[in-house]
Amino acid sequence: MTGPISYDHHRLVSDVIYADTKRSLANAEQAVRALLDAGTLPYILGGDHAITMATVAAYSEQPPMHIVHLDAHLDFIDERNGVSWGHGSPMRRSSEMSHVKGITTLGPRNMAAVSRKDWEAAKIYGSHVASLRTVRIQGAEASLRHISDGERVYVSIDVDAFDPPIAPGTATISHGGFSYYEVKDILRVVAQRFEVVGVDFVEVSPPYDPSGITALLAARTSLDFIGSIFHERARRRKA
Ligand SMILES: [Mn+2]
Repeated sequence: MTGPISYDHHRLVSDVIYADTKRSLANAEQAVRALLDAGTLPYILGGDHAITMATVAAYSEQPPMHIVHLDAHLDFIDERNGVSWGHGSPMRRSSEMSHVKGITTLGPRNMAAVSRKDWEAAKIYGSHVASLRTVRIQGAEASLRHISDGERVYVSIDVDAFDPPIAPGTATISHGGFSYYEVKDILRVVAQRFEVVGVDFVEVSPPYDPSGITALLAARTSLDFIGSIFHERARRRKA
């Protein structure tokens, strides 16, 4: 195990082990390693955002990559109550991995939820952070201009990046989020310009949303994105 989570286990299991977060994360890491060994494009449906520190760790034997992270929050918490593997920490843990070249977080807002310490740590690390307002003003293209064409990119999408009226089924609501088309445009630019090497879509919690529109949005966005990724791959092969 090369990621931040180590746990002794002797068999390949990809299940979530109820009440054992560390073993669940170790299993997720192992499952993604198996997907990478098989030459597939891992598209991971969460789960809370803690899973990202495990799925990103699974790329440690691969060439370096960037992370493009869509979220209402920075997710750069070092530890809370002694827990360093919670769903507020995936980008902090990822920033500590040598195969992660950089992190771009798009969509944070209502920054009262972010402690100064975490904000400063993200800045010291060199995270590229564009608030929702900034992304909305400058557009998708400009928000990703700092990453070179053709770079390997892992995309982590927290459903709370979206506006709560269209994505109420999540635990950490933050008003004034992205619309469906704003995220679609960002992901289209990502697919056009970069080599997408993995994706996770996390924090969808159906019990909070009896209408089911949150899960439907996640499914729609994922199908659009997968379509864009493979469309662009085919276009590049022909070029
Ligand atoms: Mn998150």
